[in-house]
Amino acid sequence: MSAIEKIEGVEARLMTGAIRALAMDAVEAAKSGHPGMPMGMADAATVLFSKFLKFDAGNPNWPDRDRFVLSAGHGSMLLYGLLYLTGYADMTLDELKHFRKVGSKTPGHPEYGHAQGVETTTGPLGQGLANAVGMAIAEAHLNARFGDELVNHRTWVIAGDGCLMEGISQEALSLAGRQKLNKLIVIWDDNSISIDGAVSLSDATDQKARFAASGWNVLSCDGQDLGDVEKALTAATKSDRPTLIACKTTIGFGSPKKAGTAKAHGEPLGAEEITAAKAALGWPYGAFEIPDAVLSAWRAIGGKGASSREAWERRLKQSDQREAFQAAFGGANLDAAITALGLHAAKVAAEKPALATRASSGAAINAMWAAMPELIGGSADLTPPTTRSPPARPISRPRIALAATSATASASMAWPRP
Ligand SMILES: Cc1ncc(C[n+]2csc(CCOP(=O)(O)OP(=O)(O)O)c2C)c(N)n1
Ligand SMILES: [Mg+2]
Repeated sequence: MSAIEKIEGVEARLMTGAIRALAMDAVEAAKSGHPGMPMGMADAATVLFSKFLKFDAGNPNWPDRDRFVLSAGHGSMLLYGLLYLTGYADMTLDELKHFRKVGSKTPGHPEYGHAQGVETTTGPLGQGLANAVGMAIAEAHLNARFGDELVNHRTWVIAGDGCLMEGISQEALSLAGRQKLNKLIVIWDDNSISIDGAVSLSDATDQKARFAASGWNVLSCDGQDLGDVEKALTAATKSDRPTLIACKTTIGFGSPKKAGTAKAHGEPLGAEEITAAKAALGWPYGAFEIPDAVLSAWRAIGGKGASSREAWERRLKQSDQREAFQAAFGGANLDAAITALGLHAAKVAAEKPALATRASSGAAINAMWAAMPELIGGSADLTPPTTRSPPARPISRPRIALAATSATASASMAWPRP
């Protein structure tokens, strides 16, 4: 039995029921989509959004918000439902009713730029996870430059079995482990089911051992127990390494006939099964119907981060780094880097130097480097032949102390960490 009975004064069962019901209803209305993942992960997502995620639904682009990446993009109704419930202005009930329709803000898989709160495009399994590693590197780098006052946020990911099966996951997670990106927390929807049936049909990898071997903190929890999820998320926030939480769930949780089976993965449950699931979940409401008390409680969650955002805005206003921060986030440095690159390109076109392409690439990066302090470049263990000559840039928090005590320390801040 979960130790969490209520959230924002409303029965937890109803708060999670709202996510499950919207997923069932939207997929049914669209006659296609993936109800199983949102139904299985509704409990974990409720704990994450109500107790951990730093966000302000009224100001979706606040720079120091936590990032949430739904790597298992097929479960998009989990994200769209949460964006509607927490009160993102552009995610209306109408958008949910037009799930998967041309022109809606609710494409089958989340696409960056369609709706606020969608931090990146996902759907190709594993890509969101890898993108999130990039976001966590960006956070660590900007934190080293601007300090906790201006940059101090986490990157949260929900990834499915399929994300972990993809090869890209290994490269991304080994980089995250090596760089000790402790503000990266991956919640794995460990439901042992994918499209064709049991994951074991195609994959017998010990995922927890794989992450541990790559330098991650690895935890487990019962994804259907809110209290247990909260315990795991709390432990993850205290880790000095990136964390994987194997969150054991039942795909399609609540559906009497389809829960725990691949039948819940990627097709509408059907009217009869939805009625049965809603009865089993104690959700006596019609399609797309959210009772006022439940919606108000979710909206309160969506507004909880406003005070953190306002405090952050005050810190920025008073900071002597304000201009540098705004140049980095407002695009001025990017514009300057593109201008510098254009000048470099014109020079190369005029002078036609006899250079190997890999050396040309190094020269192009060098041309932009000074204009854009937040530019991070890398080479796949090929620094000498690609002639990446600019000084290394810091990404690690412990090195802030070095920067503060020595004017020359920044040149010695190494990427990667020693
Ligand atoms: C790179 C890539 N390969 C294949 C697919 C097709 N695909 C979509 S969902 C899915 C199964 C994913 O299983 P899982 O992550 O366990 O999701 P669940 O069934 O638990 O919702 C597959 C193979 C894809 N989206 N991306
Ligand atoms: Mg699965």
